[in-house]
This record gives sequence, structure tokens and C-alpha cells, in this order.
Amino acid sequence: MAAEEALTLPAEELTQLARSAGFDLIGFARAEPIPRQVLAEWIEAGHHADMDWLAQRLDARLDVAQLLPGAKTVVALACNYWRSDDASPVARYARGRDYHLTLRDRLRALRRALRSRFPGVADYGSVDTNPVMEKVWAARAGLGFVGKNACFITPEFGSWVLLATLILDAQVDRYAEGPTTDVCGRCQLCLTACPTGALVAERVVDARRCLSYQTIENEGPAPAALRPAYQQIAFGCDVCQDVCPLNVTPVLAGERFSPRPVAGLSVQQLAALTPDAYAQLTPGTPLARAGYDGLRRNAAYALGASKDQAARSLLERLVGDPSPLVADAARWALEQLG
Ligand code: B12
Ligand code: SF4
Ligand code: SF4
Repeated sequence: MAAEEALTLPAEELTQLARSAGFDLIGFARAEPIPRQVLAEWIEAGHHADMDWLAQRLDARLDVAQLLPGAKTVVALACNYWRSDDASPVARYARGRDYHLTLRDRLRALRRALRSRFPGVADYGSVDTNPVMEKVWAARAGLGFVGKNACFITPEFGSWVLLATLILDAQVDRYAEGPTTDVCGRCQLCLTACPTGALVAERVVDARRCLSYQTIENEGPAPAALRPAYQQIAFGCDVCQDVCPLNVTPVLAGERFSPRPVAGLSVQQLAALTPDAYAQLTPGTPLARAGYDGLRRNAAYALGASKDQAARSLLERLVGDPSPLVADAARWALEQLG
């Protein structure tokens, strides 16, 4: 937008547009650069594991003006996704339709509404995969704070929210003062409950040790020392959120986040999935990211970790699986059964 026609947008109206588009929480932050230190030190320490894309476009990640020239405002957006307390080896965020699709649909609806109401305002939208530090923006925009479990926690929905951002080259008439009060206090429950010690300091995750990274992002075998921690965990990990007292009164999210049948399978059923069943059950869900072999690898570790004797014959069959990843996981699991 040209400087001479600089426009100040009404935050209240933008909030209503975002609400109509399906977002539960909306806040506004000035598009000021993020200090380099935290992200640079995290990467320097190797905490990003092999997610090299986090180190790429570092300057853009820290300065949204590199993504949208003339950026003035970052609109932080959050969607509650909690559906039920049902046990599942799949983390809550991944039980239904892929949230990237749902949040992108909502972002598209918001951008359409914005462009029709305020033509000439340029925007840049992001859900998860763009080089945008979404928790930092959600904190700056006053939607909540980053807890000791490194998750973004809101007063309304606890940490059961997924984030998106919309960068604008116009200012708004109201900005947040910063994060809400950090109410972790002296609590340490997440730090002590993490089954692998991946929370190496308050708010700092070492992805190499995190079961979320290992079950979703890692394409190879998991380090042997971590495998015993796969108790009933086959995709993602919610342990540090489940123990959090700030999550005790969740709010039921809309139908869009309903679990799909794949989330109702046990670890044994996941390990035994046929290619056909996998092709039927996982498309359009986050589980597709792990791939057929990755998901069965995880499930085999989980069977070994829980020393599930009933899984012996399945594991014996998987030892001969054409995927070396699955065969290796099954061999390890059988050793655990004794
Ligand atoms: C890389 C990544 C991961 C990695 C690393 C995790 C991590 N904590 O960084 C792995 C694969 C392990 C992972 C796991 C999970 N992830 Co993830 N992940 C991301 C991703 C792509 C980038 C995060 C990043 O930049 N990390 C680098 C570190 C250094 O930065 P940071 O995490 O923001 O933390 C620093 C800042 O927040 C800063 N800070 C804190 N407060 C403030 C305030 C201000 C004003 C400032 C300036 C800075 C600041 O301090 C922190 C460092 O100490 C984001 C999406 C995105 N584009 O942002 C999703 C995201 C963080 N993940 C998400 C989810 C849901 C998860 C899981 C819960 C999934 C699961 N159930 O398995 C777990 C949670 C694990 C955990 N305890 O954190 C959600 C978070 C939702 C929420 N409520 O917090 C996000 C935002 C995706 C989304 N679009 O919704 N994830
Ligand atoms: S997601 Fe699981 S492994 Fe990762 S930090 Fe939280 S409790 Fe630890
Ligand atoms: S478990 Fe305790 S320390 Fe961890 S995020 Fe929740 S309130 Fe904070």
C-alpha cells in the first residue's frame, strides 16, 4: 500500500471478519522484528534435529517484512481443536481432518472478506509451514503465553489451539500489550512428565528427544534409548499437555475437528495396517505425513514399549516386512517381549 494512502483498519471489524471465517481467537501485534537470539541459540544447540528448513530463511522467520514488504501488523489467529478425552495412540491435533486444510480454508475466507472490505491492503497468510514464528506472534498479539511445556496456552482453551497468522501492510487501531500473564508459577508437571526429558529447560524442546518429532518428522529409526517411552504413542505426543493443570477444563471444538476412524485404532491395529487400509484411512489426515512405513514403525515401537505379549505373532510377521524400518522396529519390539 502506498504511504500516501496509509490506512488504519478497525481492529474490531477485522475481529468480526475473522470470527465469521471460523477463528476462535484473534489478536493484533505490531510487525516488529523478533530478536535473533532465542531461535539462533536453539538451532546452534542442534535442538532442531534434522529440520534444516527451520534454519533456512532465518531472516524472514525473524522479520515478517521480508515476507510482505511494508508489513505493519500481524494478525494472530487460533482455533480450538479439543474434541474428547477418548484414549488414542494418535495425538489430539492429528485425529481428524488435517488442520492445515481447515485453517487454510478459514484463512482464505478471511482474506477474501478483507480484500472485498479493504481493497488495496496487501496480506500474507501462514499456517504452520511458512517461515513464521507463530507462537511468538500469538504471544505478542495477546492470545496467551508460552508455557514451560513450550506450548502456547490460552486462557480460553488451554493449549488445545492451533495457530495461523495473517500479515498486513496496514496498521490497525488497537494492538495488544503483549502476552497474557504467565501463570505456570512453580508448577513443573510437564517437565517431570515428559517421558524422554525433551523439555531441556523451561520453554525449550530438544526435538531430537521429543516423541512428536520422532513419530512425525524423523524418517529413520528412533534412537534405541527413546523407544521404551513409546507407551501408547504412535503419532505425535500429548503428554506435556495432558498433565497441564491449565488444560483441565477444555472446550468442545466444532465438527471440523471430529476424529476420523483411524484415530480409533489401537497400536496393534496400526502396526497391522495393510497398504489398502492405510490408503483408505489416512489421506486428508496429518497421519499421511509419517507414511505407511513410518506409522507402522511407530506402532511396533509402542508394542515393544508396552511389552504387549498379544502382539507377538504380529511382530514375528513384521520382522519379515519388506521395509527395513518396520522390520528393525519389530525386531526391537520382540526383544522387549523377552
Ligand atoms: C518446529 C515445530 C515443532 C518441533 C519443535 C517444537 C518446538 N517447541 O519448537 C516439534 C516437531 C518437536 C514440534 C512438536 C509439537 N508441535 Co510443533 N511446531 C513447530 C513449528 C513448525 C515451528 C516452531 C519453532 O519455530 N520452534 C523454534 C523455537 C525456538 O521457537 P518457539 O517454539 O516459538 O519458542 C520460543 C518462542 O516462543 C519464545 N517466546 C516465548 N514467548 C515469547 C513472547 C515474545 C513476545 C517473544 C518475542 C518470544 C517468545 O521462547 C521460546 C523459546 O524458549 C510450529 C509452527 C510455526 N510456524 O511456528 C509448530 C507448532 C509450534 N507446533 C504445534 C503443535 C500442536 C505441536 C505438538 C503439540 C504436536 C503433538 N501433539 O505432537 C508438539 C508439541 C511439542 C512441544 N512441547 O513443544 C503448534 C502449537 C500449538 C500450541 N498451542 O502451542 C504449532 C504452532 C503449529 C500450528 N500452526 O498450530 N513442533
Ligand atoms: S511432546 Fe511428548 S516428548 Fe515432546 S516435549 Fe512434550 S511430553 Fe516430551
Ligand atoms: S504443566 Fe505446569 S509448568 Fe507445564 S505448562 Fe502447564 S502449568 Fe506450566
